[in-house]
Amino acid sequence: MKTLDSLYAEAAEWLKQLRKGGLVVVVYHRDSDGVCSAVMATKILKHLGCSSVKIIPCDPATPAVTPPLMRELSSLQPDYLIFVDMAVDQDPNPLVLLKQKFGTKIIVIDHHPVSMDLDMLEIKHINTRSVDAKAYLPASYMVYKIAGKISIELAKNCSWISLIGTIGDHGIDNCPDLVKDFSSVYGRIATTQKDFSQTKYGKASEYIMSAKAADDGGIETARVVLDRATNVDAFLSAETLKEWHSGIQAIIDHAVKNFEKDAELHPNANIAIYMIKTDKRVESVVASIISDKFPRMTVAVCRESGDRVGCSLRNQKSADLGSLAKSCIAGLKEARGGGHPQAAAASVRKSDWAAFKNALVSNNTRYPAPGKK
Ligand SMILES: [Mn+2]
Repeated sequence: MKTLDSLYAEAAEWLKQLRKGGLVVVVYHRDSDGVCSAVMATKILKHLGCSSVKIIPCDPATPAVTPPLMRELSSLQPDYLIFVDMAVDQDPNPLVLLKQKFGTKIIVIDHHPVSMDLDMLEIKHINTRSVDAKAYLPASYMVYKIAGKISIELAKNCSWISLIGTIGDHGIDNCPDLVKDFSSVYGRIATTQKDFSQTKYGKASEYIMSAKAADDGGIETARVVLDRATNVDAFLSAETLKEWHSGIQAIIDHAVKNFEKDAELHPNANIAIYMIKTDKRVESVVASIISDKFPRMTVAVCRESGDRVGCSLRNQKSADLGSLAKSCIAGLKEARGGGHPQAAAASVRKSDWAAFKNALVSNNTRYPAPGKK
């Protein structure tokens, strides 16, 4: 029977077999968990002697293999492709195509709910939920555990990076062994998610998210700075990241402050819908902060951008938001939606916004949190 430990070992074995001169492309999710996973993957590849490595963020629209991402991958023709923190199993067709056209060998390291077992397509599928469906272990934690199967020293140098990504995905309370390893090097500065988010490692995670919101190339800037940083203080001292953080923080604070005044509250449906007006992509961060104050309610923070509306959903206790998001986009054209039970996202055309919003209100109580009635 597969265990989590054997899963990490399987990933390590796959990585150890890479041909040193082959082109390795790493594609990561545009959030703090994704960035930290990509930086650790880079360190693993360097340790293994892989000299030709290219790192790219996923499409801003969605962590799936979209046509623009597919065009980029087709032009690179990688020998090896590593996806971190991306639920690419939702639509494996592009991966199969890459395999057939270029002989690309693919591994997916992810922790989103599994849509499909990619091992059947001879794609290495490393997902903690295939061992334990209820596991919530961020990708940064998984990559850290995989590093530990390759070299103890390597993992030791990565624990602070893993910690930043794990805080970003609100996963600290599920990863006591990471906290223990980190503390043995840096001292016991905190133990819980709540306390860690107040430390400079929590701030580093905020820096990554504000870089993403401030600028189209921001996530890559944050990734490169983190890759070069030897510790969290070096990362936090980057001027560009500092400026982005303070600018975005002001927008976030303003949005959070006006939530109770401006949001549409639907007490019977246990959902609040909050349309924020800014050209910065802050909806996911704003949704997380508001959700910490109202953990039993579904919070939908939405924002218009061009001819689309994007929506970040949070509910820490009572709903399965991945299922909710999927149900609400059913029948809508060019709509996307999905995610975790406690955090999900959707994007619809502006013309479908009213229909989508009505579906959120009427469907919210139909998808209870897993294990709850
Ligand atoms: Mn993640």
